[in-house]
Amino acid sequence: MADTRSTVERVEGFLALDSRGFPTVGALVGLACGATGTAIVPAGASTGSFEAVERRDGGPAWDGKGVTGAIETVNGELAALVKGRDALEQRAIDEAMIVADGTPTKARLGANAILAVSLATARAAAAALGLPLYRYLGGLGGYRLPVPQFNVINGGVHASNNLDIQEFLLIPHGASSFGEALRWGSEVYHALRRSLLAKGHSVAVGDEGGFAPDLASHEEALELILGAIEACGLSPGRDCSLGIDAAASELYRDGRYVVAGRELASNELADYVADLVDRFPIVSIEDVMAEDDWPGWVLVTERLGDRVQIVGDDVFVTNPVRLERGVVEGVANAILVKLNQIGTLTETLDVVAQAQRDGYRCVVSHRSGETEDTTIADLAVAVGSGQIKTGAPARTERTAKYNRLLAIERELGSSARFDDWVARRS
Ligand code: 2PG
Ligand code: MG
Repeated sequence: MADTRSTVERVEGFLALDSRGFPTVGALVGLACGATGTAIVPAGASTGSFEAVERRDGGPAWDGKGVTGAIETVNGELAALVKGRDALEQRAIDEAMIVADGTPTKARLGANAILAVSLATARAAAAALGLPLYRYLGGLGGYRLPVPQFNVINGGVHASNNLDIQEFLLIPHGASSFGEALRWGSEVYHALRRSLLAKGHSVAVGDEGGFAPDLASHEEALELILGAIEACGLSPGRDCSLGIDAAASELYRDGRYVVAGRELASNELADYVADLVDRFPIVSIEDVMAEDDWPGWVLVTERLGDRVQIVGDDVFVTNPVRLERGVVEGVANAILVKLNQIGTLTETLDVVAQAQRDGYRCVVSHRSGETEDTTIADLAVAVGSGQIKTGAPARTERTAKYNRLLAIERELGSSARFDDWVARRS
């Protein structure tokens, strides 16, 4: 008789609130053996136009952001599709959902509905096998803890302050373990808070838990973080470096970038960023050009690609076709990996494999609207991305991921690895 232990018997959608207080889609998948898995999908604010489509109800309820339709799809069409299948056949399940949707962007069923089922299936399968998710997904290859990118100052559409650059990132790459990197992150975060207070700035936080003060310039933000690193007795450039996510698609108007009160052409924006890279220990720059400004991307990659990590987020949207174009044209040298930009687990794993084959680094990432779901922590370890970006070392929807990584590091014990990707660059 066939082993039916991992056969899917239950698929249930549910509503949960994300960290911004908007509804989002969760799913529970239950197997014949009694194992269950749940997952809750996140939501972006600075979303790329080429992302898989998140289905929302519109209308007056929930400010138009209701997910009743998406949840009905989980309970109806997707449940009918997935029930009776073997949860260990993740690829076949994801493929069936993609085919059933029938659109290139998962617009019909909704990427939020599909991803919730995809991730809950993987969690149920892992539970059935008695394996932690990172081990189920990564096998023996899942032992590398990622260097975090802590978003310690928020701007752009993630905050109501005057900073155009969306994220100012603290990257504690010189730590000897994830645990130490997290401690440094926390210490610098609190030193930064003290320094903001001392200078009379607001210490209110933005969507990702970083501080969101009004500052005189982007340079001031970088200087404040540098000062905080030094105040902790850490060495900028060796222990901790800086990164930015400009989220430049949000700054793009009629072919020009509105930055720091000026309107810049792509080459002028590249000059602006190059100047910051010259003056500060910046090792990673994300979305410094808009999602469709391919010539701008080529320009900035030629200019800075041998000096810093250049991460494509909105430009690639975790999509194999857009990444392929980037590789061919010489755009960026790293990809931000967001499950809900593409909409299934297996497609995400495939893009990571594609990037790694092409010599692009991967940064597994949260969204600005997050929940208690910690899948990305396990994913980062499973694929050995070496890097994760999941907000400030504060606010539970962010720290849930960091705490999960601490737990994985403890579980791996002496098998755990933590590499300084910045030192290994050359
Ligand atoms: C980004 C993300 C996460 P959002 O731009 O990298 O920090 O923001 O989820 O709003 O797209
Ligand atoms: Mg981004």
